[in-house]
Amino acid sequence: MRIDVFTIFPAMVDAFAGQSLLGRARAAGVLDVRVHDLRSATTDPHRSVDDAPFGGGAGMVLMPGPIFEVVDRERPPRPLLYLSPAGRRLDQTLAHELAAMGGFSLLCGRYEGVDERVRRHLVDGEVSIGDYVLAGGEVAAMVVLEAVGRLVPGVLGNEDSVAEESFADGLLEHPQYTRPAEFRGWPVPEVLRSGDHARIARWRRAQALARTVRCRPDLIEARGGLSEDERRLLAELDG
Ligand code: JF5
Repeated sequence: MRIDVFTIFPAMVDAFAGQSLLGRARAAGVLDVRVHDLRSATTDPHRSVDDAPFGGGAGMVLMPGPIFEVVDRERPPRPLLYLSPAGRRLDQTLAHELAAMGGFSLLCGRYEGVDERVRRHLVDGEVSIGDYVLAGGEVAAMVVLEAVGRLVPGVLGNEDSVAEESFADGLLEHPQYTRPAEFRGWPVPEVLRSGDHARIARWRRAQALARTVRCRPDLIEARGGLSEDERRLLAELDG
């Protein structure tokens, strides 16, 4: 899978993509992340990418020229997605949709954003990582890279963990424990050491449900409430 990123801070994104899970996937040839410097298509001595807004006001706007030039030159995979609070909110469904594509590209804005002609005539869509304002799209692009990258087959090296994870069925994760079996007087739940895999699976499901009901009732609502089986499972926990 190929993901191209356009930014005025290529070193930031490139360093991130070279570390940890993404770095290993990249080295293994599973993920082809290409980072492009928006300044690479500038021609003036100052390598300018921004200018003052027509109509006045604070801040600077990324000029269309350098962005169109570098995108035309690199012919990146489409869709080309602009990171902005106006975009479709990133969630696990969108992450899966993007992971199922052969590739896509990300455009990072800075300052007051990009010239509107970039949005209207160059990008294919917009993605938001949440309702807050960042100083630039780079951190948002890194969030997309990580959320999507880990779903690409061969990246995690453990395909079970993607299939197993709670968000796959709209629930939060069940609690996890590792050694020691008792830490500062706090024991690991007995069921997890029982070796009874059916009982462990039921306990985990019940814990995930209870945690989601308590912390994220909106997620329960979104999956259409609790089934009769799920109500019974939760009742067992209380009893
Ligand atoms: C950006 C101009 C874009 O702030 C964001 C953002 C918030 N949620 N998702 C993305 O993007 C960065 C900064 C300045 C345009």
